[in-house]
Amino acid sequence: MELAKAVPSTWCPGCGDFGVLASLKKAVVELKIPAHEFVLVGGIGCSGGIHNFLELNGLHALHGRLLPQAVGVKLANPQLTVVAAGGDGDGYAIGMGHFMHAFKKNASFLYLVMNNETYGLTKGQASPTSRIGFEGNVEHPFDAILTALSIPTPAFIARTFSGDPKTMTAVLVEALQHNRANRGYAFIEDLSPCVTYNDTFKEWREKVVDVSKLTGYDPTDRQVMFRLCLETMQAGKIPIGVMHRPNPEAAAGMALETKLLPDLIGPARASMSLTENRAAYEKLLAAVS
Ligand SMILES: Cc1ncc(C[n+]2csc(CCOP(=O)(O)OP(=O)(O)O)c2C)c(N)n1
Ligand code: SF4
Ligand SMILES: [Mg+2]
Repeated sequence: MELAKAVPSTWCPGCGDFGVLASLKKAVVELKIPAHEFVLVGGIGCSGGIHNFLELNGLHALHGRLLPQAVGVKLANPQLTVVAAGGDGDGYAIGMGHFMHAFKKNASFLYLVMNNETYGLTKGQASPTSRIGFEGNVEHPFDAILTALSIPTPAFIARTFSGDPKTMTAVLVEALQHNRANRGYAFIEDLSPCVTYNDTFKEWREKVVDVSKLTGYDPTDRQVMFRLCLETMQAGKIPIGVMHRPNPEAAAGMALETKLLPDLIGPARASMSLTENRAAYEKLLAAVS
């Protein structure tokens, strides 16, 4: 497998998801992750098709069900680097229950949401992040970063913008390092405009604010970051950057795979040797005879 191989894409020219694809490739190359040790679980939507445009192991999950599948892949073989990727509709509507539980479970994989404030694949209906007035939407938009910050687990949390792929690559590298050190879950929401049904590139470029430049920035303190993000939003801006960078000592030993599989050998790599497993087989035989 060759990650850098160009695979034809079905995305519209200029789609924000191209920025994610390019940054993800760069991050994987920078971390020297062998393609056979990398698995991408895609959701349903334009964004969820990202694994089709990379030469690597991938699977297309059911709509809104990519997170349990990513947890399953990680537990089957914790040596793998696992990324789940999908859209705001996939993750924050039909997948909302799993969105919350992924923080609680805290398995070491990255969930990357490409938020374009619409259902792109089904031609531009309102999604949970759509603003009031978009396609007749009368509901308040959901904010994933504020929600993530309100769940007290050692997750890495960040928001990036497809218009700034350099920063996105750096944030992806940091998130994947967090996962690869078995420090638990990482969540990144990328602002990824749908140029066909909701072209927000220009507006977002003007509105994004790098939280690390704000007075009092402290990504180890959720309360501080919640307040900074809320204040930025109340000022009509969009906070981006690393919102929660857990203390490595606090995160150590807290990941799901380290709790369930202390030796980090999952069923996919378990020894099948009769000699090694003799005692277990004899116990089984005794139980059935
Ligand atoms: C169970 C089910 N319900 C509805 C759909 C139709 N559907 C396909 S993609 C999609 C939403 C896509 O929006 P989003 O997740 O934001 O991805 P985007 O296309 O914007 O990247 C929906 C509702 C489906 N495929 N399966
Ligand atoms: S419809 Fe929108 S989200 Fe889908 S590929 Fe085209 S620009 Fe991207
Ligand atoms: Mg979408």
